[in-house]
Amino acid sequence: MSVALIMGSDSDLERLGGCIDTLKQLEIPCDVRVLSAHRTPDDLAAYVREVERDTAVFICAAGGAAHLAGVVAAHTLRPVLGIPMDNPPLGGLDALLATVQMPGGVPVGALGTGAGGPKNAALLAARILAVTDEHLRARLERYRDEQAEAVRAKDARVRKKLGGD
Ligand code: RP5
Repeated sequence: MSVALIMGSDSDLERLGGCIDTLKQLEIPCDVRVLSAHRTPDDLAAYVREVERDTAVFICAAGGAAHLAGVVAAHTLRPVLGIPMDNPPLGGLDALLATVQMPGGVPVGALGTGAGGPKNAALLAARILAVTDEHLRARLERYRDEQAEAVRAKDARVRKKLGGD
């Protein structure tokens, strides 16, 4: 099973590096596409239908009037994670509200806007896949340990700099 990462525009790609890199690091196969809920609605629906069987989680990133995740969730029963892109002029608040305020009955798991959202979308998708994949679970445990080690190293550096023990 793999992950499908859909973005509303190629202008979103650069800021999704954290998502793509984290999926790669965890060795999760990912199909990356640019499809728009507004500009290519038929292509979007056809794509979701085409890949649904082999896709465990859909990650949808869009800015502005971000309907992408909601529309995908309307076309599939797979879990859908929405990343609100932090675009001007409203800085992502528009996309955040559009992503998080789904009507009851059509769930979208909304991530944060800003750099944490893309990375956490990948990690949340990994946790969903790890329910039935013990090898992936082990990679997630390693990821968590490495993250803790990195914080400990920062702590040591700060204490040294400030003359602590
Ligand atoms: C959204 O509108 C896209 O996801 C993107 O974040 C934003 C702007 O798209 P472009 O005008 O750059 O294509 O649909």
